[in-house]
Amino acid sequence: MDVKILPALQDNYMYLIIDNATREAAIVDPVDPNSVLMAVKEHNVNLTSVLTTHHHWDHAGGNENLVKMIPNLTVYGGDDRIGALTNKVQHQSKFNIGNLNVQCLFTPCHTAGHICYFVSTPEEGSDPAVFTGDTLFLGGCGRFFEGTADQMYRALIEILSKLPDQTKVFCGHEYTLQNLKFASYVEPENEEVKKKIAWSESKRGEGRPTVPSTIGEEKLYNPFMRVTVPAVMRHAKATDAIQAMKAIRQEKDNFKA
Ligand code: GBP
Ligand code: ZN
Repeated sequence: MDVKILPALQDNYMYLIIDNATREAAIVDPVDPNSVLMAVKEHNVNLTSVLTTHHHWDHAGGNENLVKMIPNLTVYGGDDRIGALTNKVQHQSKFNIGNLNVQCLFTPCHTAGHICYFVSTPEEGSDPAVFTGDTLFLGGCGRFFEGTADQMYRALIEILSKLPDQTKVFCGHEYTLQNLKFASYVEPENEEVKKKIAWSESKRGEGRPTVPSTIGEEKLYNPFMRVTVPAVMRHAKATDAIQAMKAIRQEKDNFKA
């Protein structure tokens, strides 16, 4: 499997997922269809599907135009508000991109119909990947527009944290540095946060994306993946992890990076 990172708009990412064995490909959140078409030509792939993480226009807003430009696309998503939707999916829905296996993870909270897509190869050869939209960011998580702390706890701790540690994380926006500044406010002593800030500053300095990270890495520095850790609970003045999730999200909503 190959994943091509396609920057779009101000700080969004689209992802072209390629099955090397069959040259079949899928695109995640194609908000900029022209740039998708260029990448499809450049990499000489057969684009067959659209994976939509959620209905917000900066993710789903290109679907209608893309299906006009490329006929017969299958458009996956978990929300009826998604344009050009052909296949509505739910938790544990499965499908293929060529020989690649895709498993849908229902993670409502940022929006009520948010889906993350876990993609793995049939052989144990290459590491799996998860496309997390606006649920999990590098070093942070999405705002709770249509959900609760309880739901984000379920998404981050009970679902995404349980994927293999080597799973690559491809998220919907380049927010890493802002997120890590908040992380270092929550856990000033966490060396992993400091290391990832230095690394991210050098990447951004070269004009490069900070994606992907891995699930294993996120558990070391992302405060929203660490709501069960004593240092984060103490900062939040919480007695349980869901309270901590609620408290640090409220704090992040008002945090000036
Ligand atoms: C930043 O630049 O770091 N704090 C952001 C500001 C996702 S985009 C922008 C922001 O709030 N972004 C959203 C978010 O969840 N950020 C995580 C955070 O701040 O910690 N969006 O474009 C957003 O989802 C949107 C589109 C929202 C349509 C509502 C509708 Br309706
Ligand atoms: Zn969003």
